[in-house]
Amino acid sequence: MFKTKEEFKYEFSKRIIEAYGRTVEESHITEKFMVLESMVRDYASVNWAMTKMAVQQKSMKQLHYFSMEFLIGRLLVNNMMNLGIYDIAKEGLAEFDINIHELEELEADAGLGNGGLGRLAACFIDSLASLSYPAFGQTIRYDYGFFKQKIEDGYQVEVPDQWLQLGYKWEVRKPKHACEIKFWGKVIWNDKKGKWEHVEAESVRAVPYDVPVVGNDTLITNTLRLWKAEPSENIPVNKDFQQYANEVNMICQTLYPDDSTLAGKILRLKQQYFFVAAGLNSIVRAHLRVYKDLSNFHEKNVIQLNDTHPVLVIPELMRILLDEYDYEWDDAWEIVKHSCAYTNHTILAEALEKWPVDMMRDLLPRVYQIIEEIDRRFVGFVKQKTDGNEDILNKVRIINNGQVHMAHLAIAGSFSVNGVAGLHSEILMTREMKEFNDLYPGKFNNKTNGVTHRRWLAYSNPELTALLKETIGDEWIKEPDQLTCLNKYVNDSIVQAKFYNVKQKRKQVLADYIKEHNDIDVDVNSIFDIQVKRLHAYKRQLLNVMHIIYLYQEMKQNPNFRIYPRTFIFGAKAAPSYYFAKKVIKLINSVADKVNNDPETNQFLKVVFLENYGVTLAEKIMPAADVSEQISTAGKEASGTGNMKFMLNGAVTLGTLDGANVEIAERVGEDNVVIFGLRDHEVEALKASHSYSAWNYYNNNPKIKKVVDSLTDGTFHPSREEFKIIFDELMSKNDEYFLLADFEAYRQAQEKINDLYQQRQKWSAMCLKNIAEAGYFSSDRTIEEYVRDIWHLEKVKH
Ligand code: 26V
Repeated sequence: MFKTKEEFKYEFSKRIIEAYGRTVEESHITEKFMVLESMVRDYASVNWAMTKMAVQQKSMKQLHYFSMEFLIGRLLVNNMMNLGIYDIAKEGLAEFDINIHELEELEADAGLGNGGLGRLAACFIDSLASLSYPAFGQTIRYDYGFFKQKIEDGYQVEVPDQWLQLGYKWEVRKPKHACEIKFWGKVIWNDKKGKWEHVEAESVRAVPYDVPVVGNDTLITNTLRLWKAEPSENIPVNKDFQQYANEVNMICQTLYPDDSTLAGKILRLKQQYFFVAAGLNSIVRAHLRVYKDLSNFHEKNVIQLNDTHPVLVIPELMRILLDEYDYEWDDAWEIVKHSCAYTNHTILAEALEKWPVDMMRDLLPRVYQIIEEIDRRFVGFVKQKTDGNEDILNKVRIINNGQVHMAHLAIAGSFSVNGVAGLHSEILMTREMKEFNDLYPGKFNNKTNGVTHRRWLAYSNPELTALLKETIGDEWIKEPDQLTCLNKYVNDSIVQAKFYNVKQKRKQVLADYIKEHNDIDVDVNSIFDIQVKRLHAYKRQLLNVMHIIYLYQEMKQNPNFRIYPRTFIFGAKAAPSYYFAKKVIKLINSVADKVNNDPETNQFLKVVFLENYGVTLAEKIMPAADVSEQISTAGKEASGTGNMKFMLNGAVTLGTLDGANVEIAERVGEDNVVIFGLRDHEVEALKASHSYSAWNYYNNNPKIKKVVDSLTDGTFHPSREEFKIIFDELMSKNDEYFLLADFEAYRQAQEKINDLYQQRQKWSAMCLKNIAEAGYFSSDRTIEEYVRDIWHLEKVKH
């Protein structure tokens, strides 16, 4: 493998000739890109093979992270940086007159996820490899990733994301590890064998595609396994092949883009079982290549269930143990219970998965039968623990009212259940899952989320990285806690000034992007106030817009009211069927049109909606933010991880005490964040007392009234109907997420930002303090906690 620029150049030109029969100069830019990508993959392959051998030879315990989503983003820069070959490649390419950044831009953004949950999985596998822990990711190889968002006339339009178009050089197809997955059919008792058999099933072939997960400055390379469904050779006899092939292709066609409704239910359940069964099959086979049986399965494997989507692991592993390896129920259950751990990512009732019994029984007859037995035994356990308390039983049953409650199954079949931030875990234990916590003391725990500081700071913000290196050295790249060394420089006016310059540079990069994509001129001396995340009512992008409308109205009405120039930037995808969320996008764009084109105010106020927010765009956005908007209704956002990415890049959080904002505020101290609004217990009390009235706020606060009225009086759209649904959410449906209750506090918090930003030194000190304390929010810390409390892994040493 190349070690020098010269060796790189030799290898690069040789490969171009071999692959395309041309010289470097003659080759097309996509050919250069693909050759570079395959060179990096092959470079990683040496470590990849060694890692597999080392893990096997030393009989090490492995983690299997099962997740329906991995929001990977691009890998080229990340992998080259982690391998320490970025500079060699960059300089080598430059000598061929190739700008490496142009090649970087050709890589598709692997968007195999919806949002926070999927990106967390991607950060976790990065940290696992970088910390040298043996780990596998298991997921689905979707033909189309999360949809691409276009904005047309202010409306969101969804376009398929054809991420595999250029070919995906990182993956390696592994047909030798393929297996068969069974759906439909029925279960019969085979008296001769003395066991249940699944007959007349429809088989689907599952083929894995492995992607190397390259760690930073380590010899460890882990594997992300993507499963693809293909027609089986055992085609059902009396089924039309065309129809069968279509059904098979559907399984991995699209990522479920909708986290607001459960449409396409059967397909979704099929997807879940498909990758769970395939993943488990490969783990079991790998285990049996080393050990004589499965009795030590849980000592050598730990399976983390990323939300309830992969929870069928529990009954499927039971099925394998019972039906294929003849274990007794109790022994099998012990193995399963000690292998599985479950992470909860939301308490929103609508998001807790339930499957109709009939559907599950038809699609997965044997698995359903096992779930019934798990439920039967669980009911016995609960009755005995609670002296037959029917209320408690009703709340915790796995099968209830014709539905299978996946979170309940997950808790019953796991040895650990965790939430993703302190407040969230607390709410799970004391409120949402209290009965379970009483039944299983010690099973619940908290693991506050984190993000990889390599991608989200070291690689995406080279200017800030350079400043940090010259100020505190580079130890923080390996040990993110070392960022606290920056505490010494928080009040150093030279470092403050340098930081300010870095921020201005990064704001310019984003400003250029905005000019190119939105044709809006934004002033880099204005405050860049950014809210980027999925669009959901509870995240309250609408509160942000309402405040913008208020500022605009106030400036129009009162020539003495002027704010420090502010650029409000949004990025958000709405689920395709989420009507309200799509209207909020339209509203943001309509407000933007109005205020950006008003010469009376537009030197003070600009609004920008960035199309197609995703991992790659986030890498441009985070470094450029002054203010990080984290304004969900308290109690609703499990953690948030965007808040951590902003913090790492020295933005000040403007937020409610929700999710991980609570811990951010604790760490930086109240002077270095701007916190506002109702607390979780206040929201709960308001709900419980049924005393909240949106109309009271509307009638008693003229500012609120004026903003709300503007939604339907033609100010932002000629049709008064356009935003009627937003008006109705607030007024007719009594403002479920308490926007009006928090409006005044938010307005004041924004005023505080307005004042603080103008005190340049003080503001820079706040930003530096945020960076200094951000090491805690590295996913390296999170992973170490999972390892210590749940996974109990050893590091791989070569
Ligand atoms: C699903 C639904 C469905 C019904 C409507 C509301 C709603 C809201 C959210 C979801 C997504 C649930 C899973 C998820 O992505 N949770 C996110 O996980 C992140 C990583 O732990 C965490 O930072 C976010 O706070 C959490 O929303």
